Amino acid sequence: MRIAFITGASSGIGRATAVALAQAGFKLVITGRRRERLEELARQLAGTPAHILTFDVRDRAAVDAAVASLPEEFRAVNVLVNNAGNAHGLAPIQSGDPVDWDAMLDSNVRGLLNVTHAVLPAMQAKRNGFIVNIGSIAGHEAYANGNVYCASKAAVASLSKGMRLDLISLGIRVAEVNPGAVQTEFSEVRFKGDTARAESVYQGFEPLKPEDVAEVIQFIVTRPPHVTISEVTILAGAQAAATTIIKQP
Ligand code: NDP
Ligand code: 8X3
Repeated sequence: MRIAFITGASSGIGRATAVALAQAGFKLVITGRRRERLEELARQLAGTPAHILTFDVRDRAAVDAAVASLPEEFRAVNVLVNNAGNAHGLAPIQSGDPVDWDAMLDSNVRGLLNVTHAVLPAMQAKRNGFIVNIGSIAGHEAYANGNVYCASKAAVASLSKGMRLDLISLGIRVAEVNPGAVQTEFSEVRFKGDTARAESVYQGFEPLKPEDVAEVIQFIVTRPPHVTISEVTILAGAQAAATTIIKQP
């Protein structure tokens, strides 16, 4: 069985991706900080071999130790889905909180690099690997008050291109998947637990479901070796750009 290593599998897009890749016949390494969520997911995936790792992607030593602890049967990772990340706050740059900026850059950019660095040796040994980086429409267009979050996802876009160039000689393909508005815990985290404000983001239109994105990721990583899907943007049907969403009252 091929092995998929998914960061941020405790919620949203990462969780749905774990389910979709289990359905596609992968063994899974499911990771996040909330162990109980991952244990619940592993129970739901009964029949699919799944190994849980808990770490904060921002902590390089913890990432390295977790990957080094993988049992032999989960080591030879074929597919890495760099999904863990979030927005923290939505404020003009002149009143933004540097603590939020650090959280976004550390998880969305440095975290992605930490995990890639730890997992790549096993993928190199195997060849024919696939890395899927979860970017965002926000990485391709800045929107008001999105400043640092948008910049963190622009970094993911640039890194995905660079990784694709560097890793092709090792037989590793790289895809960047850029969702638009997906209803997950994303806005709850962005608005620091303000559930009403988070829910208002998705009112008046039908947002994407995590499963819509997971289905695309499943398609990408099951293409034969002569096919690389390099970049995909997935918007909600009522969405034309990051903040251009036609809402019904
Ligand atoms: P969720 O908040 O539902 O899920 C985020 C996941 O990332 C959780 O499993 C969380 O796990 C994990 N995570 C966050 N920070 C860390 C960290 N420091 N260390 C380890 N794990 C972490 O949001 P989404 O599913 O929406 O987000 C997934 C990705 O999709 C993110 O990169 C996000 O930027 C991107 N995205 C989301 C969009 C949306 O509209 N929802 C649109 C475009 C892109 P835990 O808390 O257990 O650690
Ligand atoms: C999440 C989508 O447009 O809210 O990346 O930034 S957006």
